[in-house]
Amino acid sequence: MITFYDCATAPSPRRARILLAEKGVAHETIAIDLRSGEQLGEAYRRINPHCTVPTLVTDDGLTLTDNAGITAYLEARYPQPPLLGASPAERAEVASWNWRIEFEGLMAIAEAMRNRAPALVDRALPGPVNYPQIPALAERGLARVQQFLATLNERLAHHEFVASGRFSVCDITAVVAVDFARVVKLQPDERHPHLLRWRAAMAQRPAMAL
Ligand SMILES: N[C@@H](CCC(=O)N[C@@H](CS)C(=O)NCC(=O)O)C(=O)O
Repeated sequence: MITFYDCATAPSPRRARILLAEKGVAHETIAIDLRSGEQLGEAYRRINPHCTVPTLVTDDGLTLTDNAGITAYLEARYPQPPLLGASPAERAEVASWNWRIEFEGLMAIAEAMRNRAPALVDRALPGPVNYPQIPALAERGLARVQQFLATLNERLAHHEFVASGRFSVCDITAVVAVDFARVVKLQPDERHPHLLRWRAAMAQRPAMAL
Protein backbone atom coordinates (compact mmCIF):
# COMPACT_ATOMS: atom_id res chain seq x y z
CA MET A 1 0.00 0.00 0.00
CA ILE A 2 1.15 3.53 -0.78
CA THR A 3 1.09 5.85 2.25
CA PHE A 4 0.58 9.59 1.80
CA TYR A 5 1.47 12.01 4.59
CA ASP A 6 -0.80 14.98 4.15
CA CYS A 7 -2.08 18.14 5.82
CA ALA A 8 -5.51 19.37 4.71
CA THR A 9 -4.74 23.07 5.17
CA ALA A 10 -1.32 23.28 3.47
CA PRO A 11 -0.71 23.93 -0.24
CA SER A 12 2.27 21.63 -0.92
CA PRO A 13 0.56 18.37 0.08
CA ARG A 14 -2.53 19.52 -1.81
CA ARG A 15 -0.50 19.36 -5.04
CA ALA A 16 0.37 15.70 -4.40
CA ARG A 17 -3.19 14.92 -3.23
CA ILE A 18 -4.66 16.24 -6.49
CA LEU A 19 -2.01 14.42 -8.54
CA LEU A 20 -2.77 11.10 -6.83
CA ALA A 21 -6.47 11.62 -7.59
CA GLU A 22 -5.89 12.63 -11.23
CA LYS A 23 -3.76 9.49 -11.69
CA GLY A 24 -6.27 7.35 -9.81
CA VAL A 25 -3.64 5.93 -7.46
CA ALA A 26 -5.01 4.04 -4.44
CA HIS A 27 -3.32 5.03 -1.17
CA GLU A 28 -3.85 5.51 2.52
CA THR A 29 -3.57 9.00 3.99
CA ILE A 30 -2.01 9.96 7.31
CA ALA A 31 -2.68 13.53 8.46
CA ILE A 32 0.19 15.50 9.98
CA ASP A 33 -0.84 18.42 12.20
CA LEU A 34 1.41 21.30 11.14
CA ARG A 35 -0.26 23.69 13.58
CA SER A 36 0.86 21.69 16.59
CA GLY A 37 4.33 21.15 15.07
CA GLU A 38 3.93 17.41 14.49
CA GLN A 39 6.24 17.71 11.45
CA LEU A 40 9.11 18.65 13.77
CA GLY A 41 8.55 15.78 16.21
CA GLU A 42 10.79 12.71 16.39
CA ALA A 43 8.27 10.29 14.88
CA TYR A 44 7.71 12.26 11.67
CA ARG A 45 11.34 13.35 11.44
CA ARG A 46 12.27 9.67 11.18
CA ILE A 47 10.01 9.40 8.10
CA ASN A 48 10.98 12.74 6.51
CA PRO A 49 14.05 14.46 7.99
CA HIS A 50 13.16 17.64 6.05
CA CYS A 51 10.14 18.00 8.39
CA THR A 52 7.78 18.92 5.55
CA VAL A 53 4.65 17.53 3.90
CA PRO A 54 3.98 15.92 1.50
CA THR A 55 5.77 12.61 1.94
CA LEU A 56 4.89 9.54 -0.10
CA VAL A 57 6.04 6.09 1.03
CA THR A 58 5.65 3.74 -1.92
CA ASP A 59 4.75 0.06 -1.94
CA ASP A 60 8.22 -0.69 -3.33
CA GLY A 61 9.90 0.83 -0.31
CA LEU A 62 10.79 4.37 -1.43
CA THR A 63 10.29 7.46 0.70
CA LEU A 64 9.67 10.51 -1.50
CA THR A 65 9.95 13.76 0.42
CA ASP A 66 8.87 16.47 -2.02
CA ASN A 67 6.52 17.19 -4.90
CA ALA A 68 9.33 17.02 -7.45
CA GLY A 69 10.17 13.41 -6.55
CA ILE A 70 6.55 12.38 -6.05
CA THR A 71 5.55 13.78 -9.44
CA ALA A 72 8.47 12.17 -11.29
CA TYR A 73 7.76 8.81 -9.64
CA LEU A 74 4.00 8.80 -10.22
CA GLU A 75 4.38 9.84 -13.86
CA ALA A 76 6.89 7.04 -14.51
CA ARG A 77 4.93 4.41 -12.63
CA TYR A 78 1.44 5.48 -13.78
CA PRO A 79 2.04 7.04 -17.22
CA GLN A 80 -1.66 7.50 -18.01
CA PRO A 81 -2.82 10.16 -18.23
CA PRO A 82 0.47 11.90 -19.05
CA LEU A 83 0.72 15.01 -16.87
CA LEU A 84 4.32 16.04 -17.59
CA GLY A 85 3.87 16.46 -21.36
CA ALA A 86 4.16 13.85 -24.11
CA SER A 87 6.62 15.13 -26.72
CA PRO A 88 10.08 16.55 -25.86
CA ALA A 89 8.78 20.07 -26.54
CA GLU A 90 5.75 19.54 -24.27
CA ARG A 91 7.90 18.14 -21.49
CA ALA A 92 10.15 21.20 -21.65
CA GLU A 93 7.18 23.56 -21.58
CA VAL A 94 5.61 21.79 -18.60
CA ALA A 95 8.91 21.77 -16.65
CA SER A 96 9.45 25.44 -17.37
CA TRP A 97 5.95 26.59 -16.39
CA ASN A 98 5.84 24.38 -13.33
CA TRP A 99 9.06 25.97 -12.09
CA ARG A 100 7.74 29.45 -12.79
CA ILE A 101 4.52 28.79 -10.89
CA GLU A 102 6.48 27.40 -7.96
CA PHE A 103 8.95 30.29 -7.89
CA GLU A 104 6.78 33.25 -8.92
CA GLY A 105 3.57 31.97 -7.31
CA LEU A 106 3.96 29.54 -4.42
CA MET A 107 7.28 30.95 -3.17
CA ALA A 108 6.02 34.53 -3.39
CA ILE A 109 2.89 33.70 -1.39
CA ALA A 110 4.95 31.82 1.21
CA GLU A 111 7.33 34.78 1.42
CA ALA A 112 4.44 37.20 1.96
CA MET A 113 2.71 35.00 4.52
CA ARG A 114 5.57 33.48 6.49
CA ASN A 115 7.50 36.70 7.02
CA ARG A 116 4.70 38.39 8.95
CA ALA A 117 2.40 35.73 10.47
CA PRO A 118 2.60 36.00 14.28
CA ALA A 119 2.34 32.20 14.55
CA LEU A 120 5.46 31.77 12.39
CA VAL A 121 8.00 33.89 14.24
CA ASP A 122 11.38 32.20 13.59
CA ARG A 123 9.63 29.83 11.16
CA ALA A 124 10.02 32.03 8.07
CA LEU A 125 11.05 28.95 6.07
CA PRO A 126 9.81 25.37 6.46
CA GLY A 127 12.26 22.66 7.47
CA PRO A 128 14.31 21.60 10.47
CA VAL A 129 16.27 24.90 10.77
CA ASN A 130 14.65 28.03 12.26
CA TYR A 131 15.00 31.33 10.37
CA PRO A 132 13.77 34.74 11.58
CA GLN A 133 11.10 36.69 9.74
CA ILE A 134 12.16 39.60 7.51
CA PRO A 135 9.15 41.98 7.25
CA ALA A 136 10.48 43.58 4.06
CA LEU A 137 10.25 40.19 2.36
CA ALA A 138 6.55 40.05 3.25
CA GLU A 139 6.07 43.38 1.46
CA ARG A 140 8.03 42.25 -1.58
CA GLY A 141 6.14 38.95 -1.59
CA LEU A 142 2.81 40.77 -1.91
CA ALA A 143 4.05 42.67 -4.95
CA ARG A 144 5.32 39.42 -6.48
CA VAL A 145 2.00 37.63 -5.93
CA GLN A 146 0.16 40.43 -7.75
CA GLN A 147 2.61 40.14 -10.61
CA PHE A 148 2.13 36.37 -10.65
CA LEU A 149 -1.66 36.70 -11.01
CA ALA A 150 -1.15 39.14 -13.90
CA THR A 151 1.38 36.83 -15.59
CA LEU A 152 -0.89 33.80 -15.35
CA ASN A 153 -3.86 35.80 -16.62
CA GLU A 154 -1.82 36.89 -19.62
CA ARG A 155 -0.68 33.34 -20.32
CA LEU A 156 -4.23 32.01 -20.17
CA ALA A 157 -5.51 34.69 -22.54
CA HIS A 158 -4.31 32.54 -25.45
CA HIS A 159 -4.07 29.11 -23.85
CA GLU A 160 -6.84 26.84 -22.58
CA PHE A 161 -4.38 25.18 -20.18
CA VAL A 162 -1.19 26.55 -18.63
CA ALA A 163 1.19 24.43 -20.72
CA SER A 164 1.44 21.74 -23.41
CA GLY A 165 -2.03 22.37 -24.86
CA ARG A 166 -3.61 19.92 -22.44
CA PHE A 167 -4.21 19.42 -18.73
CA SER A 168 -0.87 18.95 -16.95
CA VAL A 169 0.81 19.18 -13.59
CA CYS A 170 1.15 22.93 -14.27
CA ASP A 171 -2.61 23.34 -13.96
CA ILE A 172 -2.48 21.52 -10.61
CA THR A 173 0.36 23.70 -9.30
CA ALA A 174 -1.36 26.83 -10.58
CA VAL A 175 -4.74 26.00 -9.00
CA VAL A 176 -3.02 25.35 -5.68
CA ALA A 177 -1.05 28.59 -5.92
CA VAL A 178 -4.00 30.76 -6.97
CA ASP A 179 -6.23 29.32 -4.22
CA PHE A 180 -3.46 29.67 -1.61
CA ALA A 181 -3.07 33.38 -2.44
CA ARG A 182 -6.17 33.99 -0.33
CA VAL A 183 -3.95 33.67 2.79
CA VAL A 184 -2.41 37.00 1.80
CA LYS A 185 -5.82 38.37 0.76
CA LEU A 186 -5.09 38.32 -2.97
CA GLN A 187 -7.44 36.57 -5.39
CA PRO A 188 -8.17 36.88 -9.10
CA ASP A 189 -10.79 39.53 -9.85
CA GLU A 190 -12.18 41.47 -12.82
CA ARG A 191 -8.61 42.37 -13.81
CA HIS A 192 -7.98 38.65 -14.49
CA PRO A 193 -10.83 37.42 -16.75
CA HIS A 194 -8.75 34.65 -18.38
CA LEU A 195 -7.57 33.37 -15.04
CA LEU A 196 -11.17 33.31 -13.77
CA ARG A 197 -12.34 31.42 -16.89
CA TRP A 198 -9.58 28.82 -16.46
CA ARG A 199 -10.21 28.43 -12.70
CA ALA A 200 -13.93 27.84 -13.37
CA ALA A 201 -13.02 25.18 -15.96
CA MET A 202 -10.64 23.53 -13.48
CA ALA A 203 -13.45 23.39 -10.90
CA GLN A 204 -15.19 20.86 -13.20
CA ARG A 205 -12.48 18.32 -12.32
CA PRO A 206 -13.44 16.38 -9.17
CA ALA A 207 -9.81 16.25 -7.95
CA MET A 208 -9.70 20.04 -7.67
CA ALA A 209 -12.21 19.90 -4.80
CA LEU A 210 -9.62 18.01 -2.74
N1 LIG B 1 9.61 21.24 -1.56
C1 LIG B 1 8.53 20.85 -0.80
C2 LIG B 1 7.97 21.96 0.07
C3 LIG B 1 7.08 21.40 1.08
C4 LIG B 1 6.64 22.43 2.08
O1 LIG B 1 7.16 23.55 2.16
N2 LIG B 1 5.63 22.04 2.87
C5 LIG B 1 5.14 22.90 3.91
C6 LIG B 1 3.61 22.94 3.88
S1 LIG B 1 3.02 23.75 2.43
C7 LIG B 1 5.53 22.32 5.26
O2 LIG B 1 5.69 21.12 5.40
N3 LIG B 1 5.70 23.19 6.26
C8 LIG B 1 6.10 22.77 7.56
C9 LIG B 1 6.50 23.93 8.40
O3 LIG B 1 6.16 25.06 8.05
O4 LIG B 1 7.12 23.70 9.43
C10 LIG B 1 7.46 20.26 -1.72
O5 LIG B 1 6.90 20.98 -2.55
O6 LIG B 1 7.21 19.08 -1.62
